[in-house]
Amino acid sequence: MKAKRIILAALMAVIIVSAFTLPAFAAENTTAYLKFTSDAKAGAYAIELKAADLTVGETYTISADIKFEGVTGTGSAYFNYYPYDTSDTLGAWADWATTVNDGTDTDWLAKSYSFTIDENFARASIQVGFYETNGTISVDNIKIVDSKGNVIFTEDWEDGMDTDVWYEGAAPASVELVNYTAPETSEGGTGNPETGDEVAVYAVLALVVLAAGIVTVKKVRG
Ligand SMILES: [Ca+2]
Repeated sequence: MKAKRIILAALMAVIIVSAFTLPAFAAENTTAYLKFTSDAKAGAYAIELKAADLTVGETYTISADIKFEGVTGTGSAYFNYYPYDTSDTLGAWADWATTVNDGTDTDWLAKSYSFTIDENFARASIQVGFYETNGTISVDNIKIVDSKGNVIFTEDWEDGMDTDVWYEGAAPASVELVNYTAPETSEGGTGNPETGDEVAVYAVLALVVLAAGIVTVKKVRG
């Protein structure tokens, strides 16, 4: 009888441990970033700011962490700002992060750029990509804030790429969201499963296994 109890107890322990480890949920992800590579001397991703979303006279600052690697060619890899007026004429644009100024094969760079919206402003394209050059760009933690620090745009890639916001601004480069795993099931959206849901599932599984184990032990003892 004693040997039987020990075997049952060991079996129970295995079942309980399994309940906590077997479900293949992705670990919570906080480190995703966009990495894209060009071998066609072109390729970019862009967001667009519209006048309706901004205030005339307000100064905004865009910031991002960016890394340039293995960039070769006569042009540059860049993160830019291209404003257009109501006649669709390009205004004072800037490559505010670029291999021309920042070099290549470096660590992550924290870069930022400020721009003020004038009364003729219609829209701005903010694009990260390659011009007449090949290489790899990694980018993360993009944020646009107004002069009071109110956040009007943020992108950290932890929920994937929102193609309603980001569009290909030129010939596509090879794109990878590093450290990002798309959820296996979707209920009409993208993004990692909520951590709270995972905890609830684990808890229910653990309780069921524990209850089954207690009943088994009581039966053996009884
Ligand atoms: Ca991130």
